[in-house]
Amino acid sequence: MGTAEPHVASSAATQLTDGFQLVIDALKLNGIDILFALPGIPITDLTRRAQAEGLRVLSFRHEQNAGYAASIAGFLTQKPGICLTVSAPGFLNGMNALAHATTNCFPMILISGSSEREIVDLQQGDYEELDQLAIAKPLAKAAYRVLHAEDIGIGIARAIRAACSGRPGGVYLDLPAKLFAQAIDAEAGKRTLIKVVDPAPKQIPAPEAVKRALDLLRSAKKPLIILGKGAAYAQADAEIKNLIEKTGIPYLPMSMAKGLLPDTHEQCASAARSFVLPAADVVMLIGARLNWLLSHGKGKTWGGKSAKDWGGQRFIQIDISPQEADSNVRIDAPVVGDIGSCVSAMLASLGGWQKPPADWLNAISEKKKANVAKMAETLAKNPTPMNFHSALAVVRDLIKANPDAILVNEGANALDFTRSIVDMYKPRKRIDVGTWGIMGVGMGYCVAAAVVTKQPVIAVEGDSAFGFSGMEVETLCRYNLPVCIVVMNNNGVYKGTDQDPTGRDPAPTVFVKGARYDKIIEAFGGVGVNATTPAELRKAMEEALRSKKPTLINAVIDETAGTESGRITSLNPSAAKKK
Ligand code: ADP
Ligand code: TZD
Ligand code: MG
Repeated sequence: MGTAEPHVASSAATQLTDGFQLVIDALKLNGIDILFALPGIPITDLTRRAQAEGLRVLSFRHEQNAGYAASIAGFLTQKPGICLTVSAPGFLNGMNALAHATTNCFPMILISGSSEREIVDLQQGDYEELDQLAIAKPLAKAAYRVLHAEDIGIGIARAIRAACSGRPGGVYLDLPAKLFAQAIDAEAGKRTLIKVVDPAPKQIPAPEAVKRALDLLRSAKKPLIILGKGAAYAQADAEIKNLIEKTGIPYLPMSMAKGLLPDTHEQCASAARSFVLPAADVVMLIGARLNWLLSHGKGKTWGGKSAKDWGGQRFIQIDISPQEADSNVRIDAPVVGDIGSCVSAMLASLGGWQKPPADWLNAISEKKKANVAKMAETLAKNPTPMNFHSALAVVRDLIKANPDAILVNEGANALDFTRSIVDMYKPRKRIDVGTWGIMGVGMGYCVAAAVVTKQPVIAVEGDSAFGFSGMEVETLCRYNLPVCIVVMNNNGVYKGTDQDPTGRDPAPTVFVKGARYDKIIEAFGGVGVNATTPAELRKAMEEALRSKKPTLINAVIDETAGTESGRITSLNPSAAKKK
């Protein structure tokens, strides 16, 4: 227990432990070895003592970034990412990430210190007083408070189980300041700790559900599989590849499922997305929800005549949540279970499988060829100033040459162009804005990805997107992480060309023209490079990957090159009206 006194089995010399120690012991017992934290009352000593006990304590400049780091560590490892904050304001800064984890189905635990219960409940104005548990509840998958040191083991066990089991999510754990100092007998304390057995139990699908799904899939003339980030999270990579290759069915990866099979796989239909969605007759979703990112499974994207019209597809949905089916359109064959078990069960029952009809596969392959040729032409251009395409052609080559690198991506145009241009080759290598299309995940994701995967990280960031977490470049430099940030600098949100019609101020979407983001990282000893051509960008990225030094490249992009809202212009009421 880290105290100098050896344990003596006499009542006079009972060895004590305290709340701080029990939290650390409970986390360690459950294999948690990293805390994403920002210290202060009442958790400063928790961070110090955790570090002294061998946990990695990564200290951030803002809790939101620590929280995003924890959330993506959860996605990448299937272990809950732990974010540790102080009370009220620190807690609230972490809430955005907690809600993000719940929304994206990532296992994460936000642990916040809190003020004295009696004072909070009587609203007597304690230091950083806030009823944190009540605020966290609607945004978390589960939320718990521990009042007694003897209950710390249970509190942490429940938080881990809630975060990881079933559909993963964000869990809040409220630890009042007084708890940390509570002293109890060390031996008794040890007996209260729980090593969680099987935190994410397999969920085996019902055989009749598997049969129903396979019967429907077999009847299809134009089948399509959609892989979502749930499929990437599940780490059933070999089974998924097997199912896709044995059935011969074309597939579309959602953004964070890119690379689950290489994007260059002949069955990958990404380059023919707008052709396959309306044309498919049976669609099997694996760990993907029919939310806005898939136009809710209906409307013109799916061949419907109007926005709410059904396109005629029949759906199979593999998902761990029994409530997901029928959320947007009818699901003819729901398969409820974990993806590894479901896909294995399907593989076991495939029998002699007939590949999909050749006319369907040929039609897709022709669309792909035409679109890839068109894109190659655009990518080959070398305009001055550089545009998104010419810059991303460089990123595309570098990811191809370094397929183990993690690609972090946020922005609007900087996001949409990267997703469509940069191929991924391995599972869980692309991490981005996720279900909410949120800005601000960038630097937190970079820290977590570098630390938990020990691979180099390349971040493609819109200049606006970067600003949300930019101060964490100090964190990257402090821990000397192999992260290369490319800021796609087009002088603003979407474009740098807007004007204030009254002539008084800069337009709301426009930033300082010609800003030098590369200078920011130099303040902390990192490498800053200003790149105005693809050749300069390539040289700087290659050098960053070689040296493994934290690097920020200011990629100067034509300020007229972007479009309003990137690819989701249709969701923007003003842009939709203009059309
Ligand atoms: P995308 O944004 O890539 O389309 P979503 O986040 O919408 O993906 O969907 C992920 C889905 O995966 C969620 O419905 C979630 O319940 C499901 N899921 C997550 N992990 C597993 C798992 N291990 N087994 C089965 N389904 C899972
Ligand atoms: N705030 C948060 C937290 N998330 C958001 N998605 C937004 C605001 C709105 N928003 C977008 O949806 S994209 C974007 C904002 C502010 C920035 C786009 O500018 P960028 O990218 O410089 O990052 P491009 O390449 O200029 O389009
Ligand atoms: Mg921009």
